[in-house]
Amino acid sequence: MDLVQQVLMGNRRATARMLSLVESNSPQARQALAALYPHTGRAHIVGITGPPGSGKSTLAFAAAKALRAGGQTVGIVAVDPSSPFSGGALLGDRIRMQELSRDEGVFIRSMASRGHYGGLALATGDAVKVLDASGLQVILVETVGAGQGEVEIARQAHTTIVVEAPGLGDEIQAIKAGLFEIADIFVVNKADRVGADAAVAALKSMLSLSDAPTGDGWKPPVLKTVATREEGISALLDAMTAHWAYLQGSGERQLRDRRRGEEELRRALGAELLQRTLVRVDAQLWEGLLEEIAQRQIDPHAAAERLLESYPMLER
Ligand SMILES: Nc1nc2c(ncn2[C@@H]2O[C@H](COP(=O)(O)OP(=O)(O)OP(=O)(O)O)[C@@H](O)[C@H]2O)c(=O)[nH]1
Ligand SMILES: [Mg+2]
Repeated sequence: MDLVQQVLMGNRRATARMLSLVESNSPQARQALAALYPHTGRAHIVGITGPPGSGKSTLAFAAAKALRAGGQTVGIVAVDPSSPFSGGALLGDRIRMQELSRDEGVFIRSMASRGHYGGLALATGDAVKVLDASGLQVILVETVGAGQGEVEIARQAHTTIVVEAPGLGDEIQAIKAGLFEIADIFVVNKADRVGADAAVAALKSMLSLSDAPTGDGWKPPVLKTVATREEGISALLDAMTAHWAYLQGSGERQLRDRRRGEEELRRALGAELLQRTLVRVDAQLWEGLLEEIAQRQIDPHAAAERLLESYPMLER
């Protein structure tokens, strides 16, 4: 049985190998992704984003555990080198992670945040497709809600959870980072800390000031959790389920799938064009342009146009 078939059967070892293959972006990887793609589109993709240290990983653990208790299979993709799924995990988180990763119904994958062909969002999207095709029902994607890249990833999700913690003035950060617009559910985590109710009130008043961010009838709830004590998790799961049902019932799901498809096509196109240009460009022409840019004789946009004029129709 080939690797694609094994992944479609939900074989964990094959899924891990497929994820590594897909990250290589080799021609075999492309073929495998093409074969898996018709089997995607079933999983509920949930983005968990928010400032560093707000408790995203701990919340993802607790949510995954509760989803498992409800009989669902879960994939977790963590996009951040400092995540507990990779490098700087605290002992508590590492123990929770090991407990989860022993569970046959949970698949965990951490991704470096740098060095991906076509950028982080494209690589994360491909990893999610593999987990989706392997039959996992809910896929949690954790990103630090700091940069545009991370917001792009959160936009790929069906449901985006924006996590905040009291006392860090996250509300303003969230707005600045564009998280406010993409949030389907707000979570004030670390509700055992002082200031949680104030953070909830601040978010609610901002929501009431703004027209519903999604403008489509779904009003993002503002929930309180204590992820380390797994408190407030069942309300979070209820909100995730309600939003998923809302997306199906309102037709919003099709719109979002289409929007995601377009964004992925644009990213894949950009990456492919860049790749084809770079393998064809004459090294001397390239170096010459870099020099002119450094000497402020040409700006990068004009340089790009001149490059493309030198290679009409970048056919294979
Ligand atoms: N008091 C309290 N601490 C919490 C809670 N949730 C998480 N923490 C702690 O906060 C710290 C950061 O938690 P993480 O889950 O790693 O936060 P994160 O948002 O994933 O962090 P990055 O991935 O580095 O951005 C850890 O020490 C957790 O144990 C909570 O509800 N209350
Ligand atoms: Mg984390």
